Amino acid sequence: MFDLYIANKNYSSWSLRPWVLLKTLEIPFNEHLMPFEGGFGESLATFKRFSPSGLVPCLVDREHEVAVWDSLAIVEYVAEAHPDVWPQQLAARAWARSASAEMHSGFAALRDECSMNCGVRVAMNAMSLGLKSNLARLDALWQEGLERFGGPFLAGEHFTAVDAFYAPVAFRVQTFGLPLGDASLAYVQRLLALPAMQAWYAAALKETWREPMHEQETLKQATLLSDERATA
Ligand SMILES: N[C@@H](CCC(=O)N[C@@H](CS)C(=O)NCC(=O)O)C(=O)O
Repeated sequence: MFDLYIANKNYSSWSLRPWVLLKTLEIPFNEHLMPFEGGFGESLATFKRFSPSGLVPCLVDREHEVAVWDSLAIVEYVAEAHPDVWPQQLAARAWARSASAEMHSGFAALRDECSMNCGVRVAMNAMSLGLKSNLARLDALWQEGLERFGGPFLAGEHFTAVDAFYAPVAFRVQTFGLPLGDASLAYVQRLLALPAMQAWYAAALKETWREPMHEQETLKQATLLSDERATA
C-alpha cells in the first residue's frame, strides 16, 4: 500500500492533488499529515526525513522501495498501476496531461495572490492584470474541456488527474469569491461536492494550526469576511 505524506489540509494545495485523486479513485493509501513548522522552507529538515526534496506531497511505495516527490510525478507513478488515473481516450488523455502540466508550471498570479486557505472567506480589494489573465485562461480551458469531452469532469465522464490538479482552485474560488463564468462556477461546485473534497474540507476546518505567513498572504489584497475554522 502507498504512504502519502502531506501537510496542513487548510493550506497545502500541492498535497490536495494526489490525496483527492487517490481517495476519489478508491486507491488505498496510508496518510501521514506533517504540519508546517513555520514559513516556507522551515519544515525542510523534518520533511527531508521522508521526502528527497524536503517538500510535500511525497508518495512512498515501500513494496518497491520507491519514493516519488512532486505532485505530477506522483500522479504519473500511480498511473503505472492504475490506468483510470488518466482518461482512456487518447485525445482526452493528451488534453488532460497538457492541462495538468499547465497548472503545475503556470497560473503564478492565481497561486501567489490567492493562496489556498480553505476555511476563510475574503473579499478581494484588487486584482492584478496577471490574476485577471489567469482567470480568463481558466474559463477558456475549463470550457474547452467540458464541451469537447462532454463533462461533467474536465476530460469526460470520470474524475481523473486533471480534475485533481484543478481541485485546489475550487477552494480558492470559494475563499476569494473569484469571478468566473457560469460553466466554471458550476464545475467548481461539482468539485466541492465530491465526497473526497468534503472530507478534506471538514478536516481542514478542524485544524487549529495557524501559519502567520499563509495568513498574511491571504489578506495581502483582501479583507476578511469570515473564518470557519475551529479555534484552539
Ligand atoms: N512542485 C511541487 C511543489 C511542492 C511544494 O511546494 N510543497 C509545499 C507545500 S504545499 C512544501 O512542501 N513546502 C514546505 C515548506 O513550506 O516548508 C509539487 O508539485 O509537489
